Order: sequence, then C-alpha cells, then structure tokens
Amino acid sequence: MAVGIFDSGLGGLTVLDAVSKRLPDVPFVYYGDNAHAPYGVRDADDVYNLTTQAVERMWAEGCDLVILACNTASAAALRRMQEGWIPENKRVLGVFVPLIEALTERKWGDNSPPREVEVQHVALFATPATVASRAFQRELAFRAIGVDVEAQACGGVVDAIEDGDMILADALVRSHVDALKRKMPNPQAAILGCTHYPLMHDQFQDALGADVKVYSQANLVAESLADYLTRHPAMIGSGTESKFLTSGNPATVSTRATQFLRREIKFQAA
Ligand code: DGN
Repeated sequence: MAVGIFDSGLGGLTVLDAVSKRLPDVPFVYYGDNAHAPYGVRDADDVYNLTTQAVERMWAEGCDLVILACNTASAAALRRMQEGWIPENKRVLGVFVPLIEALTERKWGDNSPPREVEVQHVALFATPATVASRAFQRELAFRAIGVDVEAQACGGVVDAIEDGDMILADALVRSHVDALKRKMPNPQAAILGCTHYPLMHDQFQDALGADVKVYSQANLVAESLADYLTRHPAMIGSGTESKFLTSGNPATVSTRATQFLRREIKFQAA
C-alpha cells in the first residue's frame, strides 16, 4: 500500500518531486497515463472516463489515497467522482483546493461560509480544458466572495515543455501573459493551474512583474498532503519504495521523465 499520485503524463512529476521531498519516508505509486496524454484538449466526459480508469488501476496497486496531480483531471472529473463513485474506504484528492486555501488564507477543511479576502484580481493560467471547466472559479466561490478571476487558456505551453523547447515555451508564456493583461491589466495574484507551469515559474513572474504574487501548486499540495497524513496516518501505507507506472511505452517515458525531472526515473508498464 502507498499513496498514489496520478497525472495524464509527465507533469505530475513536479508534484511527486515536491511531496517526496516533504515526506521522504512515504512510499508513492506514480501513474502517468502517457498513452492518452495530453488531457488538456479532451472533452470533460473523456477526461472523466480516463481518470476513473486510472484511479481504479491505482486502487489495484493498494493506493487507498490517490492525489489527482493533474489540474485537467481535477477540474473535469473530481467533483463528479466524489458524488458517489468513490467507496467509503478510499480517498481521491485534487490539486485546486490546497491552492485556493493558500490564496484565501484558509486552513485545510475550513468549511465556514465564503468571506472577503485580500486579493481581488486573480489571473488563472491553465490548459484549455481546465479553463473551460470553470472548476477553479467554482471551488473559489465556496470559500471567497468578491474575487474577480480572469482565466487564460495557455495553448501550446505543455507541448513545448514536453518537447524540451524552452525557447518556444518562454515565448508562449509571454504572449499568454500579454493576452491576460489585455483583459486584466493589474492582477494582484496569478495561479499557475497546470502541472507543467512550475517549470516556467520565473518566466511567468518576469512577464507579470515583481508585484504579482505567483502561486505554484507543487509545494502547496505537498504541505496539504503532509497535514492530511498527520490526521489520517493509516493512509500512508506500508510499502518501502516508490514505483512509477505508465500506460505508455516504459522505455520512452523513462527517458523523457529523466530529462523532465533531471534525475533518473524508471517507469514500468501499468
Ligand atoms: N497535467 C495537465 C494539467 O495539469 O492540466 C497538463 C498536461 C495535459 O494533459 N495537458
């Protein structure tokens, strides 16, 4: 048994990296659905079906707790899964709530009514599917009032990063930030709502300007998971080593993952 980390492909490795640093003694099973990536351009039903299949695969590995590290899956599938699909003894958590709790300065599980918060103008950068879902705005509305969110679908950035073309990724980030600023000239905070964007954190910060607070997910998810496991220690599991599974070709995915994370990662067939 171990904690499961799911992503459509490689991007969730940014989350895996942060949680492994924060929780070095916890074994993880990472599952990348590389055969069906990217999810960011798929419709909501498709993302839901792929995500539920992947979560069932992780349950078969003994992962009673699964983190959907993928924003697109969290946005398009998580609420629907939580409405009766998940059995009593399992948990599936997403990546939006830790981010929104940080933005709204709430503690984990604070279910008090929505209230006014300090930030009023928030820029959201995410994949087209995440932006179309409006899941971020919906989750935010449960916790805060009076926040104006302007979303920018950042087409092309995930592919450029996965192709290792950082010059193109940089140019795309700058053009998406320019497009956002035409709609919202003075955001106070920016949310990087995609697993890949922490790798472009400095470029987003540079294009947005130093006075915009940029929220990146990986570390916030790691803190939130550490807090959750303190309260639910049985979910930690008893395995010893982390394991990496992929629905794609293990050799190809291992090579790309090693480049992506700049440390050796060896995937097995799921
Ligand atoms: N993992 C996806 C996300 O966080 O939205 C990005 C990759 C993709 O499937 N487009």
